[in-house]
Amino acid sequence: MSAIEPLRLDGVVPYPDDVAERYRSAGHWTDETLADILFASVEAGPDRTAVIAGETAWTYRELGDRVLRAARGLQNLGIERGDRVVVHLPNVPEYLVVVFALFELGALPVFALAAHGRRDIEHFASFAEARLYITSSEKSPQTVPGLVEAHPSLLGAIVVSTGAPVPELEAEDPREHERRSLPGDIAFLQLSGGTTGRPKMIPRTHVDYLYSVRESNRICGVDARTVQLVVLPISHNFTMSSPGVLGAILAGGTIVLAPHGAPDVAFGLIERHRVTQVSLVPPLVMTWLNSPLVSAHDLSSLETIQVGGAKFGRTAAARVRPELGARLQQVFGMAEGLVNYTRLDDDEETIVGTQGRPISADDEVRVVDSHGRDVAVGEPGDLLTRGPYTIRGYFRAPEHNARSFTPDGYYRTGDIVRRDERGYLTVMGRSKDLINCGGEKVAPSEIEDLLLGHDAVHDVSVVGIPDDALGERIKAFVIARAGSAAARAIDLKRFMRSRGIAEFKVPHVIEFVDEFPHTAVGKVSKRDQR
Ligand code: OOB
Repeated sequence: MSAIEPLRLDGVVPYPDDVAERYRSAGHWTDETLADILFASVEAGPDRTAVIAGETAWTYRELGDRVLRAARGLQNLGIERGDRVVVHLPNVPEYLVVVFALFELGALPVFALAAHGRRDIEHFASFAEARLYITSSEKSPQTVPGLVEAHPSLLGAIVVSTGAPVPELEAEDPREHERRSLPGDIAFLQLSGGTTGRPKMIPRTHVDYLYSVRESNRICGVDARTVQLVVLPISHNFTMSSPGVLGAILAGGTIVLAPHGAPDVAFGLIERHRVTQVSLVPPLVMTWLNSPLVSAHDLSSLETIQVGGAKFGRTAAARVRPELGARLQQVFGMAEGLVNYTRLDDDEETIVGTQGRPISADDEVRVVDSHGRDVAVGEPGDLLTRGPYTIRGYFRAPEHNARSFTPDGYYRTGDIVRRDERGYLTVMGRSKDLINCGGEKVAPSEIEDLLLGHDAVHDVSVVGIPDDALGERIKAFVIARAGSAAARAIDLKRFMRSRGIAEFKVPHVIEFVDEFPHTAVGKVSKRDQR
């Protein structure tokens, strides 16, 4: 192994030296890279199945070989340590090949989501000064023409057609395994949830990410027996690391890739591959819960359904175990770092009523008022956090960082939460989504949760809309439940009043719609609804 210097990348805010030393000596940050965890699993169980997609199934040995050949291929193209590569792939096994090959080279994937379009890709390429763009044959007609010409940093574009050979990734002469990244290096650029404007880039190191994955596996009980179904976009932070595909690979488990999470596809895969674990966003769980296909499939292998990405209210949460037969685990996380889980052995009230508690005892959490003062236990406030896997700044964004981080390094999450005496968090909403109705602050989640208890409601999303007199009025978008008797707006209002909701929280407008606008990962986009 040749001695190499730590990667230097301008525009990254490092952890302070003393803090980094603390995380290392606590054993949180170890001496491994993300590439190492794959090769450790190849060694531990070469013949175990690593990934299944359609009729394709690769063992760990096969995945490892492909990664080494791809690393060599990418190197032949001129990709070097520290180079940024925009990875824009759907849920296909080649995604794993590309990403681990880049980790191996010490090059940095920029994790675009499959739903991103040409404009987003242009932005990622120019902002990160990317050297390469890798996409699928479905996306390439829209994104590739003219891209390389328009972005001089790009050496080229690679198009992956699933199942077909990709010459650029299949060098015949994989070199000896030579470590090209250091554990403390930035491993990739993840994208922020991006509720406002363009997504920011989130630089995560091998050590901090690996710490969160290792601990997530422990908390979520992921091991070599785990069969994980991936239906959310694979490159999203939830799917990657909570515990996600990296958790499965670290444990030597099996990943089953699905193109999306619709019940007609997902339920069949669960039955066929005896899937034990799946991660969903709330709109998708509602589709599963209300699907007539639930009784047509054997879902009995499913042990844990993780739900996260947006608030999952108590009413829907309480239906998961009785109706889908698996335990629920709530996951409240963010690509910037902090992840909270309900624990597998928590009591029912905690599992349905909270969004869990942080991974680590070294996650520092503050809940503060508008003056930055800590609020009392149980009171709502703004969530601030710092810790062993939470970034200290976005990539190349000094002005934004000055707003999004406190001078002592806490990340301002933008979430309003309540924390109980045990440290469990209940999310009230995004601070921007709170509705200010003539001075009364209304949390959309409370109204949504109540309306989900009505038989005729499949899903609901509540937003504030501008109002001359009140500042904001409350509007509820409702998707009616298929097969149930139609409800009218007046029925829903009566229902809410019968449940004793404060009069000022009854929505002024209720609109029935067929579907909600979604973000790239499948969360309801309230911005678009407003
Ligand atoms: C996950 O990551 P991002 O970066 O796409 O979005 C983070 C934001 C959080 O700040 C919060 O506003 C919201 O999404 N959120 C939740 C939530 N989980 C995320 N809000 C309420 N309840 C939840 N359970 O979405 C993400 C990253 C890792 C694991 C899980 C989700």
